[in-house]
Amino acid sequence: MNNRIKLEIILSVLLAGMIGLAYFVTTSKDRTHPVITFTEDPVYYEGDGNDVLLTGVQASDDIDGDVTASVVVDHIVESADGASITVYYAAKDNSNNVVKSSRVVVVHKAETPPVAPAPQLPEQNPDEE
Ligand SMILES: [Ca+2]
Repeated sequence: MNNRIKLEIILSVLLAGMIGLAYFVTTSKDRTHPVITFTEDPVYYEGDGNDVLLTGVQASDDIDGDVTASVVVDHIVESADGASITVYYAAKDNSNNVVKSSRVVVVHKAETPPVAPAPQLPEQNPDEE
């Protein structure tokens, strides 16, 4: 066997190994985004923070499992009458596959404290000094 043939065999084996490695790397990478599920509707009052809007939002991933901690409020669109908002959420897995989902949340008007009757001030007589 001459050196040229040996070299060709070595190069062929190396090339096959590289193709196999590339195939392994590309197919083992997580390319599936997580799934956002809504388990419970938040009770949202005007002016409440995003923490309230994150109530009842869960995200799970095929590889990474529970990725609820990655869920963020992406943006909010208010309805024309202000009675509800559409909240857009984003979540991602450890391979940065991002998913977005939205739900409509009812906006409760901020509760105004009941108006207390004005305290009865003792009548003062301006002549009395
Ligand atoms: Ca995934």
